[in-house]
Amino acid sequence: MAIIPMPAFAEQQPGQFTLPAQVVVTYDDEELANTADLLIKQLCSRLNLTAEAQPCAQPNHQSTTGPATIVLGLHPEGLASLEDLSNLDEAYDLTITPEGISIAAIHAHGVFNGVQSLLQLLPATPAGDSVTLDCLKIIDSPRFGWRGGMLDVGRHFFALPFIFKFLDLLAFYKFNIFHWHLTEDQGWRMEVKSHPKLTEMGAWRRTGETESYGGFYTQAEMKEVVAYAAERFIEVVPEVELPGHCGAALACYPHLSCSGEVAEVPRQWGVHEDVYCAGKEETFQFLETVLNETMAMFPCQYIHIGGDECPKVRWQSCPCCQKRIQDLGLEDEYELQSWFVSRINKFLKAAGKKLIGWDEILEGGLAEGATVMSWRGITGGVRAARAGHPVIMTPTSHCYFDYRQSLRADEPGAWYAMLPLEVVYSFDPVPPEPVDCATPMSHSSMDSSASDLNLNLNAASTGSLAGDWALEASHSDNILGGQANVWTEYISDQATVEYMTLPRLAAMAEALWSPKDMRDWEDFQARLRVHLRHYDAMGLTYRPLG
Ligand code: TNX
Repeated sequence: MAIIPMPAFAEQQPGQFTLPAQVVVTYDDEELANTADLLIKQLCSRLNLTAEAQPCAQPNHQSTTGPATIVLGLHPEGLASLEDLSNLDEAYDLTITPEGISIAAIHAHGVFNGVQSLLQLLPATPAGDSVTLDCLKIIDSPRFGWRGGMLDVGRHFFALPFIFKFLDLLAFYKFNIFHWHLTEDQGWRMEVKSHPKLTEMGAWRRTGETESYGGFYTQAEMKEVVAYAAERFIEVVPEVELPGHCGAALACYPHLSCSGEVAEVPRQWGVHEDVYCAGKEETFQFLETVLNETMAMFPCQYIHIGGDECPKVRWQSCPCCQKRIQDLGLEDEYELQSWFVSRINKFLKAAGKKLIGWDEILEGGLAEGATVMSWRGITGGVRAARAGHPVIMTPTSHCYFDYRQSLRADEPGAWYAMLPLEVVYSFDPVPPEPVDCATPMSHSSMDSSASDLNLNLNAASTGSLAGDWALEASHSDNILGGQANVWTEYISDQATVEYMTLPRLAAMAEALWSPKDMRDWEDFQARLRVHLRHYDAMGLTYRPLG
C-alpha cells in the first residue's frame, strides 16, 4: 500500500477488486463533478482504460450502464467512520471491496484527497490487461491544516505550464497551499494594470550588453492558476514583498526609494539596501493600489507581505523616514518597520484579508492578528505562538529545498547548505514541550555526578530549560502547519526545480499530514521506491534515492 503521506488508518482486507474494461465513476453531488472528471482523465491517460463519469442521485449508485466501479459520495450530515478525526474538512473514507471502490467524505475536499490516495494505489503505467487492487479500508485526515509549497518565481521565471505541473505535484501529495513568491529584487512577475511599468520594465533584468532575462504573468493567467489550484483544493497565497526585496519595483519607480536613485533591476542575489521609503506617503499609495489589484485576483483570505531581510541603512539617513520616526514617537528603525507592516495590516484587514509575514515582522512589535512564517529557525514561531499569533513553521533546517541534497560535487542547489531527504522526513512543525527541571528524574540508581548535574540544571533555570526552542502544549494549537520553500537563485530551469523538489516533497507531505507516531523512515523509503515510477510516468525529474 504505497501511499504517501501515510494515512491515519489503513487496513488491508480479504479479497481483491478488478477494474472492468469500462470504468464508471458516479458522484452524488455537483460539487464532486470536477474531482470525478480529474479521476477519469487519469484512468484514461495513465492506464489506457475506458472510463466515464455519471452524476447519480440514487443511493445504490446504479448507473445507466451498469454497476458503478468507483462511487464518490458526499455526506454533509457526517460519517460515522470519520467521527474521531480532526480536520474533518479534509477527511475521507476509502473502501475497496470485491464489489467496487467507494470514497466518502463530509466535504468535497475530503473526496478529492481520497481520490489522490486511490490514484497512488493504481499502477503508474498500464500493467497487463487489467488492474487488480487488494481490498482495504482507509480512514484518513491530516494532522495540520496548513501544508504549503512555495515557489520563488522572482529570481528565475517559470512559465505558466510549469506552474500547473507544480500544482499537480502539490495535489498528488495532498498539499493545500501554494505560496507564490511573485515579487523580488531580480524581477516583478505580476501584472498590475495601474502600474504597467512593473512588468514592462520590472520583469526583466539585464544579462549582457543587449540581452535581458525575465517574464511575467498576466492577470488573466494568474486567475487561471487560481482556478486550476481551486479544482485541486489548493489555495494560492500571493506574496508581494515589502518593505525590502523590492529592487525591481524601485527600478521602475525610483521615487519610492529613500534616495530616489535606483538605476536598474538588480542582477545580484542577496539583501539589497534600497528598500521602500517608509516616510513618503507615495509608498503607501503605490502599495495599496498594488495590493488592491492583488486581492482582486486572489480570493485566498491570506496575503503574504514578505517582511524579511529589510536593511535599515537607507532609513537611517533619510529625512522623510527620520521625520516619521519623530512624529510617531518611535524608538528606532525596527519600530518604523513594525509601524510600516501594521499600517499595511490595517489596510488588508479593512479589505477582509489576513496578513502573513516572514519572522522579521516580530522585530519592533508584531502587527495585530498577523500570521508568522518562521524561517530563521523556529524561535520566532515559538515567540509568536506564545503571544497568541498563528504560525507556520518553515525553518531553513528542514524546509529549504534550494539547499543541495548531498555533498556530491555535481549535486545542484545552493552551495552553502545541505538538506538531505532524511532530515526533511524528521521535520515536526510543533516544537517539543519544555522540560520541567523541577520534576525529579526517575532514575532508580542515580549516581552522584548525575544528581549533581540535575541540581545544577535546576539551579540554572526557573522551571523551563528549553526557552524559545520549546513550546508549551497550551500554545501548540497556534501552529497551523509547515511549508517547503523552493528559492530559485541557483535553480534556473524547470527540470532542476523538479529535481530539488523530488523526492523531498514526499517527505514533507508525510511530516505535515500523518500522525506523528506513524513516522517510519524505512517504510517510507519502501513506499517512495514505488513513487519513483509515478514520477517517471508523470515525466518528472527527481533525485535518485541513496
Ligand atoms: C532567505 S527565506 C530568503 C530568501 C532567499 C533564501 C535562500 C527568506 C524569507 N528570505 O530571499 O532566497 O534565504 O535560501
